[in-house]
Amino acid sequence: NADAEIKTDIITLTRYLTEAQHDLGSYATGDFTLLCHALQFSFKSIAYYIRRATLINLIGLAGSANSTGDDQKKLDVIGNDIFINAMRGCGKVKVLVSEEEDEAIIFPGNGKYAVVCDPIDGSSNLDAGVSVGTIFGIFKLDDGATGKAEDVLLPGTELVASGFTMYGASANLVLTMKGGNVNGFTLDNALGEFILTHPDMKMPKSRSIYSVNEGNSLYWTEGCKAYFESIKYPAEAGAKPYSARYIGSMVADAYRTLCYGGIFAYPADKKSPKGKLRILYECAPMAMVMENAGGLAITSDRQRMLDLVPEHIHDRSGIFMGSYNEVMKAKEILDKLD
Ligand code: AHM
Ligand code: MG
Repeated sequence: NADAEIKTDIITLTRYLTEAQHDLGSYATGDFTLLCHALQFSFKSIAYYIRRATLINLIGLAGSANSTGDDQKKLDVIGNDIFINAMRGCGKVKVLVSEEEDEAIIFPGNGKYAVVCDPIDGSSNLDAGVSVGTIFGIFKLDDGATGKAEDVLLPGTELVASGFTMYGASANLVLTMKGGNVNGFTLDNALGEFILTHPDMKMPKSRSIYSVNEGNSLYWTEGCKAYFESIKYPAEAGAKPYSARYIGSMVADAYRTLCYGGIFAYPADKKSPKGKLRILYECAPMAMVMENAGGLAITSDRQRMLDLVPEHIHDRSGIFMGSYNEVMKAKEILDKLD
């Protein structure tokens, strides 16, 4: 296209953060901005290693197991190390909880923030080159906080920021702040910058797509079975059944749900009565993104996901999240039967 223009005034993540800090005026000390710069660096590094993974044969078992006893891949270890070092290096983080670490990590110094993360979520998909991602949440610690694991046993409503990066065909970063909107950035590999490509993301209110591991349906509750049955075999004459989409990488399933709408669920069931996904660094950050994009996220007990307070840092919950009307529809049936 001869008319195609090269944009010379683009909003990078760096610029976006600087402007966001500026908007806060004297209230902002710049600590949060520095922390975000460190996060940004970890996303870029992890994206780089994932792109090169098959090439340099990074994939394989590293001979260690994570807190849940799953086999840990080398890239999990690398992603975790990159993340921890970036958080330590920025000097603004006091407490760090990672899915790959049994205990919370307490950094020396007087960082005012706590960060929760799953450095490489969906890692069982790595060998097949399927998208994986980093999920993160940021809490601001109380003034007197000394830095201990209990400092992050908070509801998601206390998160000051959260989001995730999906390492797919490109690296896509989704970022939201408390009370704010949801912005999507895409990593330009040549520039080495995240560019604001999806400002103010809003999820469609309804969309007939469902995303769940149907292989667990034997263990589902009555309500859960009835809900999925109702969207696959709609009662109204002529109504079309929903489409199924399940990647098995929460970041990828969540990103699609954010872009197209629909519902994603990992319900609690008879096999996993507490669900599979972790409250602190999987469910809560995603729930914040969904809500700030106009969607909804609830637990299997139909509680608002963001109100759930974990008792331990690695606690799990069942989750239903996505388009507002789709989640409400699920809630109605679950309310009646479970
Ligand atoms: P992980 O943190 O060990 O990668 O597990 C979390 C992943 C999510 O990305 C995904 O939604 C889910 O586990 C898939 O689980 P399943 O294979 O049971 O469907
Ligand atoms: Mg995970």
